[in-house]
Amino acid sequence: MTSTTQAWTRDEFEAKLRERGRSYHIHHPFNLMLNSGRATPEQVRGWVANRFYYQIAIPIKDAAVMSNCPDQEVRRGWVQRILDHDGFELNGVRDEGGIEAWLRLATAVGLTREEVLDLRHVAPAMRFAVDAYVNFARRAPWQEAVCSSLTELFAPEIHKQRLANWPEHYPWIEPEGMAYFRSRVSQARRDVEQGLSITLAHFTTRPLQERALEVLQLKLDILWAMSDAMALKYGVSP
Ligand code: AHQ
Repeated sequence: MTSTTQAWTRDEFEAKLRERGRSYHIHHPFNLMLNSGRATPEQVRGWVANRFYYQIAIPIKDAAVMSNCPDQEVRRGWVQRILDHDGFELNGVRDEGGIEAWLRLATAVGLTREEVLDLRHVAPAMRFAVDAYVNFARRAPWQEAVCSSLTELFAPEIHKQRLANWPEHYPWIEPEGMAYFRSRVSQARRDVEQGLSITLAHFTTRPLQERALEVLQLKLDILWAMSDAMALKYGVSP
C-alpha cells in the first residue's frame, strides 16, 4: 500500500482518476431525467440550445491549450480536436465538424438555427460555467488543461446512453440529429488516449498527482454546474 506522501504508481493514479467518475454529470438529476425519457420537448430543446454554448467554446479552449503548449508532438495530436469541432477542408477531404452536427441536432429537436446561433436561450450560469472552463485552459499550465479534458474518460457512456435511449423515448426527434453523439463515442476515446498518456507522464509526484485530481474535479464541477443551470431554468420532471 502506497504511503500518504509517496507517488502512486501509474496504475494506482489512473484508478484514482477513474474513481472521480462518481461525480460525472451522467449522475446529475437533469441528465438522469433526459436519458430516461422523462424530459419534455421544451426541456430537451432548452438543453440542446444551452449546450451549444459549450460546443462552440471547446475549439476556443483547445486553441488556448495549443497556444500554451511548446511541444510540437502534443500539438500535432491536440489540433485534431479543433478540426473535430470546427470541421475542415483539406486536400479535397471535407468534414462539416461537430458544431455543425450540433446545429443539425438543434433543428432535429425543433429549434431554428438562428435561435441557437444567437445564444438567446443560454442561461447566465451556463455561460459562466463554460467561460470558467475556457479561462482555466487559458491560464493554467497546458498539462493541467490537458488533465481537465479527462472528464471524457466517462463520456463514451453518456453518448451511448443517448444513442440507445433517445430514439425510443423521444420518437419526435429527427434521427439524423443523433449523428453528433455517434461521432463523439470514437472521438472521446481517441482524445482520452492522448490526454491520459500526457497526464500519467507529467503528474509523477504525489503533490502533482493530487493536483491532477483537483483539476479533474474542477472540470467535473463545471459540467455539474452546467446541469444545475439547466435544472434551474427548465426544471427536473419527476
Ligand atoms: O461533446 C463534448 C465534447 O466535444 C467534449 C470535449 C471534451 C473536453 O475537451 O473537455 N469534453 C467534451 C464533452 C462533450 N460532451 C459532453 C456530454 O455530456 O455530451 C461530455 C463532455 C466531457 O465529458 O467533458
